Amino acid sequence: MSDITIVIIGAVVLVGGVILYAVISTTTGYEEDINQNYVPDRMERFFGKEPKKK
Ligand SMILES: [Ca+2]
Repeated sequence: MSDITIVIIGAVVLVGGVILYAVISTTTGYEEDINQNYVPDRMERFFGKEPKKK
C-alpha cells in the first residue's frame, strides 16, 4: 500500500469515528444535546456554534 492510501484510510476512519461517537453519545444521553441534531453540544460550542433549544 502506498503512503497516500494509508493517509486517506486514516482520515476516513478518524472522521467516521467522530461522527459515530457524536451520534452514539447523543442518542444514549452520554453527551448533552439540547437542540437534538445528534452533534454533542460540547462539540458545537468548540466550533463556535451556540446550541439553542427549539
Ligand atoms: Ca446539539
